Amino acid sequence: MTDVVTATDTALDQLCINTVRALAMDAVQQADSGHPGTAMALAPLAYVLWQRHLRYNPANPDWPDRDRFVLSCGHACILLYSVLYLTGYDLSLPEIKQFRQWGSRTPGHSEYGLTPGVEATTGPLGQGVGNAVGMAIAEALLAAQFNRPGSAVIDHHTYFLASDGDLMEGVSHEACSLAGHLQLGKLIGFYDDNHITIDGPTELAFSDDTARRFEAYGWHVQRVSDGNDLAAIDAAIRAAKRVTDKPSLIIVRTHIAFGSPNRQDTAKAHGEPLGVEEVKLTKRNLGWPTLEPFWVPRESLTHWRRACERGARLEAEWRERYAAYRSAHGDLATELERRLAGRLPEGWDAGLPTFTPADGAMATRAASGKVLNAIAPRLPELIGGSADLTGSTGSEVKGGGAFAAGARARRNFHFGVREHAMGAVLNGLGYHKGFVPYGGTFLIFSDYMRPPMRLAALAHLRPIYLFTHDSIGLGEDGPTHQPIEQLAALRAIPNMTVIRPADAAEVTEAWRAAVLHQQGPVALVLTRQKVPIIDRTKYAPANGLRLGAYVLGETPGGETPQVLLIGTGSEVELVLGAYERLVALGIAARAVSMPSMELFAAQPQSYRDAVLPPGARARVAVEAASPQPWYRWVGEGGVVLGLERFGASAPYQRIYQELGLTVERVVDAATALARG
Ligand SMILES: Cc1ncc(C[n+]2csc(CCOP(=O)(O)OP(=O)(O)O)c2C)c(N)n1
Repeated sequence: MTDVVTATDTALDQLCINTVRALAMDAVQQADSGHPGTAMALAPLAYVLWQRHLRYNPANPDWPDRDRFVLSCGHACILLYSVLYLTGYDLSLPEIKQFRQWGSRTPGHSEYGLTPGVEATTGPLGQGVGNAVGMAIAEALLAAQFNRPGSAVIDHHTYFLASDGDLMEGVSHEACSLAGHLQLGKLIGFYDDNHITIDGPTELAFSDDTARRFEAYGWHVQRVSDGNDLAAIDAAIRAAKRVTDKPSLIIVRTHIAFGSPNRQDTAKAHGEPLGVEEVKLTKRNLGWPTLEPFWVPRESLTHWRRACERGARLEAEWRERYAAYRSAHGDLATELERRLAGRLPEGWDAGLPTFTPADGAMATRAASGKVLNAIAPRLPELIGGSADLTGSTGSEVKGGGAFAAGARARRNFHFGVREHAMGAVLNGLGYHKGFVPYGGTFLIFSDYMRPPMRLAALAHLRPIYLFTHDSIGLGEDGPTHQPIEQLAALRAIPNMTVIRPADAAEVTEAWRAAVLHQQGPVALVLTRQKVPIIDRTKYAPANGLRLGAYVLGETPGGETPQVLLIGTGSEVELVLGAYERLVALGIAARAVSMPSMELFAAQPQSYRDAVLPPGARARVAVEAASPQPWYRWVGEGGVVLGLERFGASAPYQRIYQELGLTVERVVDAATALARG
């Protein structure tokens, strides 16, 4: 670890820094809510970074080769908003005054897609660190795929800023361990070491030696002992950039609410306004020329806004290099532009396999592996891996190689046993652009990555999750591994699409739907056990999946159904078994496959009524999971055959028997309903 030298700075520097502090105090005061102290402490760091190091163009926040900056401690977002306004992004002073108000672009925690220049949705602590690791991976992989000797068109750094809370949260431990292992040399993190959290001093709960911890992960670590020392911060960033074979952490000792006579270094500065009087005292103490709220000195704004000219120049230089690249490597450039724009290539789905009963019973996870490998050659942006369950989840692109420290242009990721980081890294790949990322684990462990999944949904990212071993059907591993409530929990996330295909043919359609789905995450929920491939000469084709639910087996004479049988995944086999028996008994049954409630709910009422006629109130739903989400579809008069207990360790056929998920029970429930 190296210590860095200190030096003095100019009055203009101080004015610019205090502008951020004043805006932070005023915006939080005006909103009467928010976090002023952290922004005040970090203003010098932000100033050095955004004035001297970060490569960005406020006029074009999407310039592909810009450096990325992630404020992992999203509660301090007034820092980011102030800097975005001051440097000249399309974010005005009136919008700063609207901090935390309805409809504003300055919400209480930074949200991707809402505020220009915000690279990630952050607030749940630790996530941003994981996102930054994902972005650094994205940069390294894209660079390896697209740069050519003398033409480094992808060549940028990823910075993150983390608080004590960020570094306490497990996800940052996982992600930083992975980043060290992968030697992500262009990842530079700052740790805001201010010794304060909400409850009080960090020593209440935190005595890690963070420097040594990161060194043990394989990071390059530096300390800046004074967060107001611009030269020291500057020198540390320079040193970090020179280290290209390790990620860097710069630990900066700061003082929360710096300059506030009564709040500095106290937990009270964390999550509430300083108070009108204290704001005045602080402004005086900082030598601020006026007490007028939201006053921005002209010299300060002018100086900050030099970022526009600098950014335009940086982007222009890059565009010049890019033009040369384009003329030398036209096809590559076209492909890079396609990837960054998120456009699918022509014919990406040409190789999608079809399956028939002649292929034999097949676990849907196995079918998924085949489909993935059929798509992969035509869809190079499809990259991913698993949390140490590559074979079990069928998540490997065969022959794609493993992304590693010395091997970047590869397609498979070994996230290690780090589901939480995997989720956050997939989001980072999504934020960066250029990829359709996917990640696999057992459905039960979706619980370990729920926070980043929720953020993917909120930020409209589009990772694909491969969740296998999706029910008691996994058998002998027993109740610790058998999901019960996970399907309901996933379906409860707004903007999450859950697809649980019934057989291999539906798996093909599920993948098609997942790749086409642009505006949110998709969870493919897959069996461990074999399931029969449905005879589509007898039953409806699997492309009904795109509508979420479809009539698989119609009533024999096409009459209005006396009873509707609805199932997903492996339980469609039970539905079809019962359907055939009921029809033989002369009961007009209809069998419906409902692989995705969300896709179905998005269809027009007319289609939904055609599949589930409002008059057909005798309905039986079957799914080996918590019944909760089904009541919407079966209504008051319906029956759900689900599970409201944990599973058991045994061969799966026995568990299905014991827990009452059998054709007989479906038939019994249906006949009881049909006979009123
Ligand atoms: C996962 C998660 N847990 C809890 C919170 C609530 N929270 C917001 S900030 C914070 C801790 C504040 O301490 P620190 O991270 O050091 O931030 P600072 O006080 O320096 O701003 C907590 C617990 C959160 N945002 N995310």
